[in-house]
Amino acid sequence: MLKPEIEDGQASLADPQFRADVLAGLARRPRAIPARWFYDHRGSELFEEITQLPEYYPTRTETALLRSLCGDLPQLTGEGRAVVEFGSGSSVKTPIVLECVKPSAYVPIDISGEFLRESSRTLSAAFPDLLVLPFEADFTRPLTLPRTIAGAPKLGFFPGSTIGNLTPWAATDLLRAMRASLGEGAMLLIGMDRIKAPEVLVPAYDDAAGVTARFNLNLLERINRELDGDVPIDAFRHEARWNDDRARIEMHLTATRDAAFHVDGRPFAIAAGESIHTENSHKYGPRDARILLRGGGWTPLREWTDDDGRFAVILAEA
Ligand code: AVJ
Repeated sequence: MLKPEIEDGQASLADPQFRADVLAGLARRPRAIPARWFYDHRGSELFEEITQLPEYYPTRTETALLRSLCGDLPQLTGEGRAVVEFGSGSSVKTPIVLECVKPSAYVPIDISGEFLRESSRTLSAAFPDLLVLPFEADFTRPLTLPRTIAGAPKLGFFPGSTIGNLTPWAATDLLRAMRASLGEGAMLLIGMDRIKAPEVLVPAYDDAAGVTARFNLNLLERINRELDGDVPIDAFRHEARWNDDRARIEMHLTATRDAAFHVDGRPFAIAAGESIHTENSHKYGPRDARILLRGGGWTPLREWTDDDGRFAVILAEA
């Protein structure tokens, strides 16, 4: 999801969708900006740092789970599937799955061509015999996969609990779009973070070292840099809240004092205590996860969790 960096800070060079989302998001009440805009170059670096934090259990828990379930996978999926990853692939998780599934082809799908080509090169070097077909597309809509893999049954791979960024309404749509894209006989291997004590959840999104705070506040720096903004960053603080009713962590940028600023020439004001909602991270109990999958047209086949039940990886069939 890495975006090309804007070197000279000219607002005219910014992604028009970024500008539109920020301007609309600041005008709306409650204020909200989609989480996808976190991932400029700096944001991607900070997210990488988050995955290493002692409080941020999801990445290391899911990686260990994938290692332990991999032996069971081939007999469940059969041989010769084409693995289709939604998102451009992680240097750690993807090789684990490719090694045990031994796919006929690997298709990483991402909206950012730059990041996609980079991770595809790395993977091709590690798996010289594997057919790697990077596919630049918005995977939230149904898409037509490369003809080369038309004959092979697909295994979708959607790790990282990325599905949690979406409201259940949008997550259901996405799962249906994936089912349509992957076609007859497809399977899906998906990671979902579980509901757990707020005492564990909140620190995972508000770490002692302040990395997640920097990740959240970087959005304001990006707005200033790319959208000709003068947002006073010191007037905002990072906040992670557990919304129990909606079973999600919410990240906010909360104003610590009244502030007025401009973005792309337009004036905005925020009062002390008000916030800009920047991310949702939905959590799913065992039944919730299965219902979400069924709502999206998938039948859960098998489920793996760590001993503490923190994170789940589920295999489902279309
Ligand atoms: C990449 C969406 C899975 O929600 O846990 C981590 C993003 N935000 N810390 C998550 C994130 C703050 C992450 N996902």
